[in-house]
Amino acid sequence: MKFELPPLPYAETALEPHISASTLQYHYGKHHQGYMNKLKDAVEGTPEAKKTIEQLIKEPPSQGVFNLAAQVWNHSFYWDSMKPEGGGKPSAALQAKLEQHFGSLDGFYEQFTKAASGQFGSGWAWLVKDGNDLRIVTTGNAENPLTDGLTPLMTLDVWEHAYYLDYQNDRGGYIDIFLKHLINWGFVEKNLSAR
Ligand code: MN3
Repeated sequence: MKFELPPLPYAETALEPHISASTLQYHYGKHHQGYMNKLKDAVEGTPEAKKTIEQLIKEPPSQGVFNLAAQVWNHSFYWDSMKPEGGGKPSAALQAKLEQHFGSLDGFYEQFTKAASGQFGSGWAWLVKDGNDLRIVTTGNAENPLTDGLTPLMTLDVWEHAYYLDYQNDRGGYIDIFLKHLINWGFVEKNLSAR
């Protein structure tokens, strides 16, 4: 693998006022980049350096490498899970799927909000594909649904560093804004059809 982060898919100011440029500067430039730098230090010069990030997540040589590789992957996936002027309604086809599995679009919002609020401490909330089913799951710290054989469709970072500068302790406010104004339904659809 190349030890380079993909660029942010939008400008650092593009998610304002919902997520500030300073949050993205620190979150992408310091946290995400920091995980990548440490991963490089940990595996460069070893056979693991030739593996992909997904391989390092599924067959990690150590818990430490797993944590770094998963945090690199999770953050890239999180950036793609949002877009400027996101939120709103998904396509009719995706909405029908969400209604089938969660009762209604509001049912999906409620269940996702409950899961993301209820994740104790640091972690992630995910919409995943499980066979023909859609599910909402949460993971602690760096954990990733790929290791459970699930296909991630989108994720929300609920580590405090993701929202503290903009929302302080109001995780619920951050989740609400993500669902209403930031979620990238096109990315969900792409992942749903790709895998
Ligand atoms: Mn983070």
